[in-house]
Amino acid sequence: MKVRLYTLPASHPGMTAKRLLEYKDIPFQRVDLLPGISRTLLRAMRFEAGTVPAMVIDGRKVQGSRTIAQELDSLQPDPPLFPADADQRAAVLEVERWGDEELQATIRTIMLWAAAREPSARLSYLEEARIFLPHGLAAKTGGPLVALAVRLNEATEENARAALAALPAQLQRVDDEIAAGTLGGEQLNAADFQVSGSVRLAQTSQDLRPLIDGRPAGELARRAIPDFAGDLPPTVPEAYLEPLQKAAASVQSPPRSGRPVRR
Ligand SMILES: N[C@@H](CCC(=O)N[C@@H](CS)C(=O)NCC(=O)O)C(=O)O
Repeated sequence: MKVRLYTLPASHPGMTAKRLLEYKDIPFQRVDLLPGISRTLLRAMRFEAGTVPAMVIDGRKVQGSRTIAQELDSLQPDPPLFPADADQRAAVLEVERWGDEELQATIRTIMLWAAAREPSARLSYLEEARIFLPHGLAAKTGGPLVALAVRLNEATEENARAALAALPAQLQRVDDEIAAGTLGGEQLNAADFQVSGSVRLAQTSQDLRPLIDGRPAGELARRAIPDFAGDLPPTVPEAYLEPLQKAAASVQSPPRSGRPVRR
């Protein structure tokens, strides 16, 4: 099987697709497009939509993180991404849909807005990217592309603040789905990888990481996605973090001493 994955540096659904390929032990070539202009490039390649993850599998185009999960599962059924039991399967599909349609957008808005405020972090997000430019040069000159991505995704301050206010309930839903057994089971499923892409990207932010680590959602994300390149220094105004801080105080277990903080 010949697989090429098109993604973007720091794309959370792109990371989900990458981890699905790794989980299925399918070799692949990764190509990173550049933010802001990826829509145009994908359309020029005759993909239907302008978003990553997009994949070419033996010459066939497959696009969208959920479609990719279905496709990889039928091409390589073992290990399975969906439970065999019909009720459990329906529950996993629903959480996967929610992760794609709702949680993804919340994290995209927050992270794009926050990252655009902190150009010094750009290089760290390029660490594992396969772009056709030296990383240093891309980081130095990437400001206008990030600004374009911010505009295209409407990652305004107002929307980012609203997304930060919505995040506590969304993280709670992840914790609840773990408690219910739909997420975080012995065997990871498609929804685990979908949701963890978003949570794990949020954990690259120094503002958000301490509020997510230590809760079940944060632990699951690190299990499904051990590494996610990027480290964003604090940039979110304290007042915007308040809803999340309140929520974290009520759910987090005390930090284990002596454990180094991982990004
Ligand atoms: N929710 C869809 C779409 C993903 C999506 O919006 N990807 C973003 C990157 S995280 C993208 O390609 N954005 C390009 C753009 O907005 O120009 C999926 O999971 O496949």
